Amino acid sequence: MVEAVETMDGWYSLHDLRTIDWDSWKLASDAERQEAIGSFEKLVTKWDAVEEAKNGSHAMYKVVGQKADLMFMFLRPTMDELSELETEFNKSKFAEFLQPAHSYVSIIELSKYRPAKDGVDPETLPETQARLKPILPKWEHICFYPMDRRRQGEENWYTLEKDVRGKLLYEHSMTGRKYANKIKQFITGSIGLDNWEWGVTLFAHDPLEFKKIVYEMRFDEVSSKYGEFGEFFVGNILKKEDIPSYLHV
Ligand code: 76R
Repeated sequence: MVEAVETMDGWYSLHDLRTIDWDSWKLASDAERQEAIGSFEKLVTKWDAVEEAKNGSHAMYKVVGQKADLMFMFLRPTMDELSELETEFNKSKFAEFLQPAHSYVSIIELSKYRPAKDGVDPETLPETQARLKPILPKWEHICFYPMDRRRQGEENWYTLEKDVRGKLLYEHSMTGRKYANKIKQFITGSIGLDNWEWGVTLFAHDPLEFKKIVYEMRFDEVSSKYGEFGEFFVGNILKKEDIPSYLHV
């Protein structure tokens, strides 16, 4: 029987995408808009404090294109905390002007394809723990998309032996390494949690690097034979201090 790989699972992740109802935003009074902006800033201050205490992390981006206006990525130690955060956001004054556009639930995931070095469980290493509970970079651009591993005829990831899968992922990681300092990637596992098997979240200083890495990876066997991809979302960072000018009408 083909052996599954053991995964190391870290913080729970929620990608939360919202569309701003600009019509009602423009019709609202100045006082109402101020109240909404204040409620949003208050939430961000709270999220910042959680991140400061290393109890979670978040990213906030303005989506380019019509799929949504805002994309948040939230990381928390438990699913309950994600839900609390989402509910608090929904109850805020600002949310009166937002419509849900999309969401994705997953968990920061690393896999144990490589044999343990000197019998040390990699999960116990501080560097692994830091990768499982990461503080998201505040880089200028984000790209998020879900993906599956194919299971079709001869191209079935789930009938490949573990060492074969490990080798293909190793080759994949060699392509990935070329993008050090240009791309930061977070793989979140969503088997049993959402519609696809993984979420891929990339951060970059230059959005052209998204196209370059994804294009180059299309030729890695693990993607060319075994990758299926969902919808892409890209965005530019929204800093807390830029919220009023972004929302100014
Ligand atoms: O453990 C590690 O993170 C290092 C090796 C590694 C694994 C196991 C690695 C490295 N990845 C791994 C697993 Mn990846 N990755 C993607 C995508 O668009 C596409 O074609 C694929 C989307 C990108 C852009 C990317 C980037 N990777 C995975 C998995 C889990 C598969 C499984 O378990 O079956 C998926 C779905 C996936 C997809 N990967 C890297 C990168 C980059 C940039 C690296 C190098 C990281 C570094 O060395 O700093």
